Amino acid sequence: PDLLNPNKQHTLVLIKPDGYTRGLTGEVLRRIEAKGYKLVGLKIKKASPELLAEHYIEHQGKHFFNDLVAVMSAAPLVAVVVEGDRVIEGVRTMMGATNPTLAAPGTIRGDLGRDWDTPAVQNIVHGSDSPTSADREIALWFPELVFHD
Ligand code: RTP
Ligand code: MG
Repeated sequence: PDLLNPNKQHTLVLIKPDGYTRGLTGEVLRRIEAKGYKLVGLKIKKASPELLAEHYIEHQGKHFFNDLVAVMSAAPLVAVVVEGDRVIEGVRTMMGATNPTLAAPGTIRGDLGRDWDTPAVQNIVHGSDSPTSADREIALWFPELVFHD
């Protein structure tokens, strides 16, 4: 019953350590639910550097990679699987631009984030950027939810 419905679209959302530590989990989840999306997986976790290196594999070698893994593994985060029509694109729209100083008002990052003096941008949330990324990331963070055939 708690397995993902294979006929619906899903995305992986992370409320990153900066968002969790600032007490913004409820605000982010409230926005996602108010939009009409459904939460189908949810956990609080202190992620290992190994898990984060895998999650951010596309960024390996970039100047911010080591700092990104360090800040993301330094404190707990909230991992969420969200279900809904065009939810991948919809959550990305709700998040706003990567840099919270530049993110539009009305978006999560634009309303709640700002720049901090760290090499890796701190921007409260992550959302999968494509169906391929979503499948990979959900399998990584929620292996118990995924069908194996
Ligand atoms: P995300 O993957 O976390 O949803 O964010 P995104 O697509 O908007 O940004 P992406 O380019 O994939 O970068 C992943 C995360 O790395 C940090 N970052 N820091 N200092 C920098 O130039 C820099 N660039 C990226 C951010 O935390 C970003 O969300
Ligand atoms: Mg990204």
